Amino acid sequence: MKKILYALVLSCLFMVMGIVSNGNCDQAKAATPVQKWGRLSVKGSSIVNQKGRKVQLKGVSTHGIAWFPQYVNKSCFKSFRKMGVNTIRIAFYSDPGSGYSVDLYKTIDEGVQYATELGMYVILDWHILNDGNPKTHQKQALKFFTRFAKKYKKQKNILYEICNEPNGNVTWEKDIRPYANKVIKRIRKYDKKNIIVVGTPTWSQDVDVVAEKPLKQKNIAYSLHFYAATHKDWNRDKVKKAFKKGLPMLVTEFSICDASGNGGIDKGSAGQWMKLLKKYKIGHVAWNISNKNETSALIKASCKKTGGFTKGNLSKSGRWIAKWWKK
Ligand code: IDC
Repeated sequence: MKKILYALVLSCLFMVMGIVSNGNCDQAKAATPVQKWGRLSVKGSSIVNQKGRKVQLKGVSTHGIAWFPQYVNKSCFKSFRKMGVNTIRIAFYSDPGSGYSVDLYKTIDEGVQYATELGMYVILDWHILNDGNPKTHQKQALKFFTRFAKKYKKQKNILYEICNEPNGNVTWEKDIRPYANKVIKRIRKYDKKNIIVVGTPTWSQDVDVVAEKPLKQKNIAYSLHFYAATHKDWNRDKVKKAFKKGLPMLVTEFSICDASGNGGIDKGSAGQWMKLLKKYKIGHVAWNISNKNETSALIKASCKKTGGFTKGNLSKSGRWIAKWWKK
């Protein structure tokens, strides 16, 4: 009898302990970025959460996924989330010379799945670069966005970036606007709500030009790219002008070295950029998740891991930028 009573008391105790620890566990599990903010939208010159409050996205971009697909994994994304990152950008180069291949759609799907499981936002980046005019591969772009908008239209965590960096003999009126109108129309056929980010002239620097005559559609933001050692006051002035005109901007790519993605770090200019972005609550996404021997690579060249990163695994630029993920 005594034994039975003893067993009963013990099992009750375990039950209570189980409930308590489960409860604690749920409490300890912090909400993910997407649980906190929900679907994003554009309101005036800002990106806002589902409650209409201004938010600042903080992200990291993959390198071209044709070259560094190994970093598209959950452990990699999770380790950046731990450091304060809420957004992953998946860079898909649109030019055959830079690894364009529809076979990589699978890698994109995997990336979206990992980011989604982790409650992170994900930017699908149609990465035009050597193909400076977005019209060059417009047909392929339409196919790309048809596929992904159809597939992800119900998800809250998707952003579409329709042309990374228009450059060369390309203008807003003649090239980018007509391209954007076509691609936006196509995406909106399926996905009515998620934000679409449009590239701006001269490698996504001329936000002031776009601010004079932005697009008419809703939920559109514009790309602003900078490499702090190259793009300085003259470029920040463009941003100030555009902001005053009410242009919603998102830094879908930046680094603190020069525009080659390499060279020295300019902490002075970088600090000015980050302060400006914080003041305006403009989100930023750092280039690039790789251990390539170039300054903009966020992982140290000597680090051979592809996930589970800690601050110690970050390169010099990675460590400098990581401070801003917590601010
Ligand atoms: C660079 C990569 C580099 C790669 C090169 C080739 O850092 O390793 O060899 O592309 O395409 C951009 C582009 C981005 C560039 C980056 C640095 O969007 O693709 O990546 N950059 O040059 N715009 C300004 C700088």
